[in-house]
Amino acid sequence: MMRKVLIANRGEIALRVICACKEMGLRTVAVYSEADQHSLHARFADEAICIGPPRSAESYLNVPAVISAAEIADVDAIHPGYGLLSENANFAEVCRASNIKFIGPPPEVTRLMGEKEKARQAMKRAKVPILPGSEGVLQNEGEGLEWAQTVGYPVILKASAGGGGRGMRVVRSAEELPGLFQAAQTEAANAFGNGDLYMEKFIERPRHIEFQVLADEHGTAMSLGERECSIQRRHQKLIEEAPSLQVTPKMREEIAKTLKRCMEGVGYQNAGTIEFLMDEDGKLYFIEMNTRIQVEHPVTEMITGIDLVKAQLQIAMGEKLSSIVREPVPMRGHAIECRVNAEHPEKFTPSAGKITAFNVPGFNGIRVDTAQYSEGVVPPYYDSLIAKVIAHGADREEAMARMRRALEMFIVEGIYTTIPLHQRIFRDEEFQRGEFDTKYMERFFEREKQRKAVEVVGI
Ligand code: MV4
Repeated sequence: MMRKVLIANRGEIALRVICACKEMGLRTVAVYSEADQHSLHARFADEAICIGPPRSAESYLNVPAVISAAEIADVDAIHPGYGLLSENANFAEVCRASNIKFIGPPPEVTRLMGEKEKARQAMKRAKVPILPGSEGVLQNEGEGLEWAQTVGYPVILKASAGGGGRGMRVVRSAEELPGLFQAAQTEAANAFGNGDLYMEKFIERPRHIEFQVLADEHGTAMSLGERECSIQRRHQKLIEEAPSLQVTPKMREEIAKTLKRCMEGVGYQNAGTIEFLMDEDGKLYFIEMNTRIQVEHPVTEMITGIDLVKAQLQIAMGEKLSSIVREPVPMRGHAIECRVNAEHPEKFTPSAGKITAFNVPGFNGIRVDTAQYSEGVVPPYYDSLIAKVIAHGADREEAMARMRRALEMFIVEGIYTTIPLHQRIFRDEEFQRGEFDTKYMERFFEREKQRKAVEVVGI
């Protein structure tokens, strides 16, 4: 029986989970740090428990504090949201030992996917296409040189315990390999306590495309289509959309079949995301898996009509996928999400402070996921995401038009945000044509610099 859920997170995702629980008649327990005393997630939950000082390490990441709150409130389950404890297999194990349902996959699967090279080999066995590269971790730089010979330069060295772009090195020739191998190994050992490296063929201008999956606890999995996430800066996504203009119905169907078999094979449960790179020829290759609900899940919700967080809860309650999702899953129209971050427009540094005015856009086809409000405070301790604006339209043109007017009507005063940056991107022709890859933002800023230089000279 599941009647009460603790949300081990903060900000918009904590509120998002609270919304799903309320709709399902589940009682909610928020945990909050001393910096989040006046936050909406604490306010709208049925109960709220302070778990420690502002710094995440002492509150939201403090496993004994979170578990104590869960035991005091006598909850049946914990939803971890994204980030924080969401992909921590040890935390899921502590939940299991405490007889609390962790809303996510079993710790064994989280652990497998957290070891990127093991995940890669598991995908390969399940016939999911992977990039040419090493088989298993590289024992030494000599083995690295051998694999690079086989694969052909350029190659990329990645930390097996890394992910999300941390601890990677692009290697363009045999001469540079030993130095970069040492550097990557040392960096990985220091950052993750594990220096294991693996190698892949390097794709110069990839697109980042990911597939949403759901799997129940009875051995059934399914894919809910893809999201295009190439527009990012310093490995932080800025804009995501669904569907991808580059993925044909035939590709989508084929990947769905493969992922279903693969997820059922590894015993996956709950929501997950499979990340792919698309090369210049439009071919997709698995790179890593995220075993959590993602920031950008709303774009999939908008086009499929499926409430993914509600699905997570239903799966955790033991419901079958066939009773949660009606097939065939529709792919209706186009959805785009802008991540609104509180940050300085030039320095890109977090912009904390009090919000003095806040007008949230709405009307046709606009959804805004936020836990902010006028007179609310953005603390300096956490990630800078303060809102997600999601536009849905019959096609990409309509979604873009709706996003433009929503960004214009989104008023945030008192702190800096990325809203002006998003407005400039939506005026950019390359973006409008949908012709981008993971290097898009570099080109975008370069174009802006050129334009400014021309203005100064007075041409
Ligand atoms: C790559 C790559 C090119 N070739 N792997 C960065 C994040 C991590 N999840 C994987 N990443 C990359 N892996 C090969 N074989 C380029 C990147 C990459 C990237 C990927 C997705 C989104 C943005 C990116 C920005 C820079 C590099």
